[in-house]
Amino acid sequence: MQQKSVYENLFRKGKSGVIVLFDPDRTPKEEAIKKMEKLNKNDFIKGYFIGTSFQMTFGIDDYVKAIKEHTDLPVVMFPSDHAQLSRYADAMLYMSLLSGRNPQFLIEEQLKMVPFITESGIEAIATGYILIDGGKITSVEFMSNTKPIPRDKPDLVAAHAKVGELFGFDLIYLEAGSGADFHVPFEAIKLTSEYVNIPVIVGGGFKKISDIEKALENGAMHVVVGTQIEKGKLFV
Ligand code: 1GP
Repeated sequence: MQQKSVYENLFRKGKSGVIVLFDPDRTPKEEAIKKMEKLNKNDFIKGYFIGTSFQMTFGIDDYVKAIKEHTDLPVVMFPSDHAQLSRYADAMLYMSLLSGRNPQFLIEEQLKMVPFITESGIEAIATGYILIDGGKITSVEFMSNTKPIPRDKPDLVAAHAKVGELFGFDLIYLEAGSGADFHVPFEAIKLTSEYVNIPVIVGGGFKKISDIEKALENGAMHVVVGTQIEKGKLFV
């Protein structure tokens, strides 16, 4: 059985905080490295995710290597599909889009990732990915061709998360989509965190530190922040 050290240290044992999401299209590596000078010094920042719903530029290894060279924090791939993988990351989220009804993102992409995972030996963190309406159609909704769970149905969110736990997943990721108008409702975060016994992270649409803190108070292990860091409005 594979040792899951990033999972243990970042999601089970460590302190709660923020995970920075870098989208290689939207934040070129030189810009990311510059932002990391500040981010690395901030105790609230616990790690980096790298990924995007649709990558326009080809290849990701150089980007991941550059980020890795500039931090001691864990660097985790957050791939939208099997083309977006790098063996230079410390781990990867091995996600199934449980809220969707599209077999491509429930099982097919995961199947195509098997040779990469077995040959690279990368730590694959089994993640139940759950999309919740963030007030607009985000890239993840469009690209995955799935419907998000309505904002006013926290019980449905929690039930989908429970499926993930029962299937033996390591982690639940509640997602409103990058650049969402509204983040995942606190009620859904709270209910899900109480309902499952695996760590819950949340991301999409967080714009204020006070909301991030409230998400953590409601049971999220970490909040993933991309857009506001990219725009230079939070933490940089
Ligand atoms: C997207 O949850 C992340 O997968 C981050 O979203 O870009 O809205 O911060 P934002």
